[in-house]
Amino acid sequence: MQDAITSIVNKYDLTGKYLDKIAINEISNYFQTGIERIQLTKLINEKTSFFIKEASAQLFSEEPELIRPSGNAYTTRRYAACLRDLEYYLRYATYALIAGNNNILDERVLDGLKDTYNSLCVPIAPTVKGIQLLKEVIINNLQITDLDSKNLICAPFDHMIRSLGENNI
Ligand code: CYC
Repeated sequence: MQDAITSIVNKYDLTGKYLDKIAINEISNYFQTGIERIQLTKLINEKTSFFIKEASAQLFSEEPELIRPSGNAYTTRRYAACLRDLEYYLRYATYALIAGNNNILDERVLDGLKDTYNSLCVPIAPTVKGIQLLKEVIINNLQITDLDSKNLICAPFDHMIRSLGENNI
């Protein structure tokens, strides 16, 4: 797992370069947003069960076929797997928020996930919608209006949405 600093230093070390202006700016941004990222993570962590409950309720009300007998979230086992997956997305998003870097999402969540989903017929589009709802529920419930804070919270969720939403060639 990499945070903002290790990811920049690793990159520069590969070519044996000193940190230049761009690298220093990125690292400086990591420190400048530090307190904000910690506070946002704290706020999110106080209400994780609520966010999962609310996002899943909205997902199943918008896509009720998921929990009908032919749906992928039908049977309590699969329903539970779905809630658990949403928990994974939320928990890892908070790690990425603290790290100021999305690398942990690629490494521990997204790598190979699409293949797993495809082999189990877990539908990708509603999963993407679930992640999107999770993000919206957090922003709305915590009444985040400041654009910088919003961007910080959205970044890891948008990264997962983009990665899962990409078409395989
Ligand atoms: C299953 N979700 C799985 C599986 C994995 C993950 C590996 C297969 C193994 C298992 O059932 O536990 C996901 N595992 C992860 C992730 C990580 C991990 C992300 C990283 C930490 O270790 N079905 C739907 C909804 C959606 C859904 C749209 C919820 C949003 O219809 C999820 N995932 C879902 C379901 C299963 C699943 C229902 C079980 C599928 C099956 O066994 O038939």
